[in-house]
This record gives sequence, C-alpha cells and structure tokens, in this order.
Amino acid sequence: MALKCMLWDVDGTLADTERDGHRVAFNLAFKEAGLQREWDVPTYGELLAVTGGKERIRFDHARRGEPVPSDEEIARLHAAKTAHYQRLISSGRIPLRPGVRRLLEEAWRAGITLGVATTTTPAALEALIEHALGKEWFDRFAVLAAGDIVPAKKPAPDIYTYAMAKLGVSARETLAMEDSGNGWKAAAAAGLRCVVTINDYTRDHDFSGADLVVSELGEPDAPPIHVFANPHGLEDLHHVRLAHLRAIMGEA
Ligand code: XBP
Ligand code: MG
Repeated sequence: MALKCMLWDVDGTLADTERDGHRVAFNLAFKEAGLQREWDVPTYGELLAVTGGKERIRFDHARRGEPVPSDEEIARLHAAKTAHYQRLISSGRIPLRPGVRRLLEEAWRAGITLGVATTTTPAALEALIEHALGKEWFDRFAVLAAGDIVPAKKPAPDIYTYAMAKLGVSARETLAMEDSGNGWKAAAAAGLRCVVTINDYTRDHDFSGADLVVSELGEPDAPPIHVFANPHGLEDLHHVRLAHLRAIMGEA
C-alpha cells in the first residue's frame, strides 16, 4: 500500500512541550489558584500516564485523597493553564524536535496528506503551530484533530479514527508519528503503522510492535540517530527520510 497520509502527534513528537511547557503552565495555574502543589519533573512523568490536562488534574486530586473539584472548577483551572502555556510557547522557547520540519516539508512536497491527532487542547496546538512551525501550516494540515473532540483520549484509538474519517483515508494507507506508549497504543488500536521518536519521559515505555523506534528523526548534517527497533530492516538510518516511511508502508 502507498503512503497516502501521515498523522502527527503533537506533545513530545513535534516538540518537547511537556517538561518545560505544559508542566510549567500547570504549576503557574495551581499557584494562581492558591493550590499547594507543584508537579516536579519526575512527578509529572508519572502523571503523563493520564492523557489530557483536565483528566490529569482530576487524577492527581484523587490519588492524593483530596476532594475532586467540580468539572467547572477543573475547566477554569485548565483554561488558566492553557493561557500560561500559550504565553510560554509564544516566547519561542520550545523549538521543534530535530528533523520534524525537514520531514514534514518533504512529505508536503510529495503530496502526502498531513494531519494532527493529539489529546492536547486546540488552543495549545494552535499556539505551537503558529510559533514553532509557522502559520502556513494551518493550511497545510488537512485536519487538526485535538482535545475533547472525541470523548475517549489516547490510548483509545478514537482521535485517529476521527482524523481518518475526516480525511477519507484508510488505516492501511496512513502512518502515525508518536512519542509515547499511550500514543503508540492509540495508533495501533486504530490499525495504523507507527514511527516512534522517544524522549526523556517516554524512553522506558513499551513500544513492542511499533514499526520504527528511534531517538529522533535526525538531520543530515547532525550525528546519526539511535535506532531502538527496526523490524522492517530499514537501511541507511542516519536520519529518517520519506523513503523510509514509504518502505514501512510496503511501497516497492
Ligand atoms: C498529550 C497530553 C496532553 C498534554 C497537555 O498527549 O496528554 O494532555 O500533556 O495538554 P499526546 P492539555 O502527546 O499523546 O497527545 O492540558 O491541553 O490537555
Ligand atoms: Mg505525545
């Protein structure tokens, strides 16, 4: 089957947004709301098992044995967090991960349909597109599937299924780009092949069955990437190129 469509995860895949973006924004919102809590780097790593910011806040209250705030209170807290996140991103402090722009542009030039499938809030996604990728990408992505658009977040397949239905593409011609165990599970459950670029928060997650697991997409003029799983036996993996993705899909 030919590679027709690529669906990109956002947090951890397009950019390392979690530790210095989302985590910091949550803490600023907690402080503003007078809550005695700060999610440090390792604690936030544990909390990433729960996808979705509102879901993460609710889970953390419950695990501390504290009364869980109402949906309205959580929504208010989360809206404040999103505003902080937008400010952090607009400062340009969080760049795209290596190779992301290169591979997106290669795929775009080749006429591959590009989309986003993420559990993050649309406003957070839009901030990252505007400030890290560039406004032209609002038109280049054929679908921006994000946040509460489907009730069940990753590891449920729903956001991928939703994006494919919007685009009118099948799982067999679509490749997912992910960074986390929950993301990989969502892609696999939707029947997609998947390339995983790990990061510090996700390196110990279970990616068995993924089609390629690497340290990053890499760049031609940078040191070679680390390859953790390469079940298709792809060659010349100094950096990930469109030709590799086509081979994963079984293109001759
Ligand atoms: C990302 C998430 C999001 C972000 C925070 O997962 O789980 O919840 O951590 O964003 P994925 P919000 O990369 O698998 O999409 O606070 O906007 O939910
Ligand atoms: Mg992710």
